[in-house]
Amino acid sequence: MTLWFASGNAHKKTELAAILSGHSIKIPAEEGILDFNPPETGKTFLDNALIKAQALYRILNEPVIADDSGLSVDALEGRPGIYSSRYGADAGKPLSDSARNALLLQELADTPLRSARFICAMVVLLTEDRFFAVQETLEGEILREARGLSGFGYDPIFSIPTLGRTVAELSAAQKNRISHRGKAGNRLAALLSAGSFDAP
Ligand code: ITT
Repeated sequence: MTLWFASGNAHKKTELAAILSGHSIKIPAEEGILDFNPPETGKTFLDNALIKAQALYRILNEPVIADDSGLSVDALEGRPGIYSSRYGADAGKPLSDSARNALLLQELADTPLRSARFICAMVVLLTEDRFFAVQETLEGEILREARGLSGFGYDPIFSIPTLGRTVAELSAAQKNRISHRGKAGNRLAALLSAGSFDAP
């Protein structure tokens, strides 16, 4: 099945394509829709996932998937949360991943409370009025320095204590098995294979 993914993030697309292997994942920019950037004005991950899904559905009139995700740090009372991709943005201009990670480490400084989680809300919108939604997490700790080269975003500073590695030190397959996005995508894949997306 060909599935449209309402995202401009090529890393998220690569991960989702591996998680939903067997389906072909397309994102707007790769298919000639160059101005897809709906304002993420929601107050929750789920709100924003639905906003992105509905925006692409209105263009295509076909079922679409969207993911809104981010990092929730306990010592920062849940920040950057839904603003993870905009954390530290300078006059609207986003920081690079490494600058954003450095800023977060600086903000946390030596605080002993290091617990955090990645969160992913994922939505499959079938029509304007029908959708499936899941939200999953990956628990971990923020290190005091970045480690590892794979993945993207906050992966190099996010450690999984039981593995003794950052997410950026995992292979793509290892990350997808345990990640917030992997777990959410697998739940939706189960619905897909159960035929739950058939016409009402
Ligand atoms: P789209 O909205 O176009 O999908 P985006 O990157 O803006 O792309 P989000 O609004 O969902 O996506 O923001 C997610 C941000 O949270 C992302 O840019 C990363 O900084 C961070 N993030 C999400 N999942 C992550 C992961 O698996 N590993 C590391 N950082 C992640």
